Amino acid sequence: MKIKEIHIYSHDLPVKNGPYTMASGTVWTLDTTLVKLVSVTGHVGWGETCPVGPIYAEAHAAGARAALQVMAEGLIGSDATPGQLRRKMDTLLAGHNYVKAALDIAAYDLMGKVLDVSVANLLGGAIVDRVPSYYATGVGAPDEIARLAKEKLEEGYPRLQVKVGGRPVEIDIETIAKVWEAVGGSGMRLAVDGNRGWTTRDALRVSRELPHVPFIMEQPCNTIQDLEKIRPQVNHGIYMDENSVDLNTVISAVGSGLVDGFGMKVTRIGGLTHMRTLRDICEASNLPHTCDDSWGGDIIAAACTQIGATVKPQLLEGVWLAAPYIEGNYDPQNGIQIVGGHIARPTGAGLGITPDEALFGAPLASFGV
Ligand code: 0XW
Ligand code: MG
Repeated sequence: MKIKEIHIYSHDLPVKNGPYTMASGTVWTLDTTLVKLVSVTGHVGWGETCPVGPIYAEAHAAGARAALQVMAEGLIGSDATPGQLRRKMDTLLAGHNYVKAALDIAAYDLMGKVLDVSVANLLGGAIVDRVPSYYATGVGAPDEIARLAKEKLEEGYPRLQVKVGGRPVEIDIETIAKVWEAVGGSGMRLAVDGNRGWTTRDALRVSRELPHVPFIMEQPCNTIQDLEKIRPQVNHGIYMDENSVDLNTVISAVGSGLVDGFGMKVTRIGGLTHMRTLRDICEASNLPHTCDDSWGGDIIAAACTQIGATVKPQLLEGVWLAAPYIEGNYDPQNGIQIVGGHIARPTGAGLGITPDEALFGAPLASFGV
């Protein structure tokens, strides 16, 4: 199955009831990049990558488009099977996992459409029809976040991620304590996500002052060395998110016992090809993880849901989507939605969604035409 054409689009996703605030900064609108692959047989596959601004990670929207243009011409005529495509991309550009991910997702969608099977089938098979999601608060005032926690519990979310960092740590401690007062005993699981924003001093203090609150610390500090430093001193589990930039880093972190799980982003790790490897490493090591992305519309949402449905349910911490912050869907019929804190997996071929491409306007660049 050879690639005939590649088209690159951009699209704005304004943050509904924005802004969205994390320790690393505030975002009002996201600039997403879409990729359409067309095979010589006329089948179409869609991919997407949407960094949540230029500060969250070493990724940004203009960089994604530039990197796609470096690779696109060289991919025309090559095999669209995901493993082959990955190897070919690596001969054209080093690194840039978050960009290669868009093409990898498109290749899975295309292959699913050609074979008339869902992406979950291609990834080993769906275990569930509906995956749990989790709600991620922004960084906010303690009482407001506690109110939100209760609201999301009542909506049916099995898990809450409380954002912290970028302000005095006392306010973070008060926020976590108030959230626990609101949802403690309900069964709702808690993650506290510093998005690299705490010093090791802050992380140690939070863990010491809240020994009774069973949260996991997600990416509390900036570096792997910071995590190594706090690891033997904290009472709480540690998940790695932003630092897990590739499979090699994941393998080292698992092998050395540095982490208890991962907040994992499909695009950061390089797409569905690498995400299924991550899933299998975590299953072999009995480590929980999420299937998320940093942002994105229906294409990313479908990719996260398809892989999420193939993860051993006891190890799936949830599939986070930007859907609650986005007005409308790319696919007006089968667009991905969170209902009662859970997401139904679209069952159609490929990703199971068909974007209305009129939304994206004319391509910014086209190759092979
Ligand atoms: C909550 N998320 C999955 C969405 C935001 O982009 C940040 C991210 C995280 O866990 O860091
Ligand atoms: Mg995180």
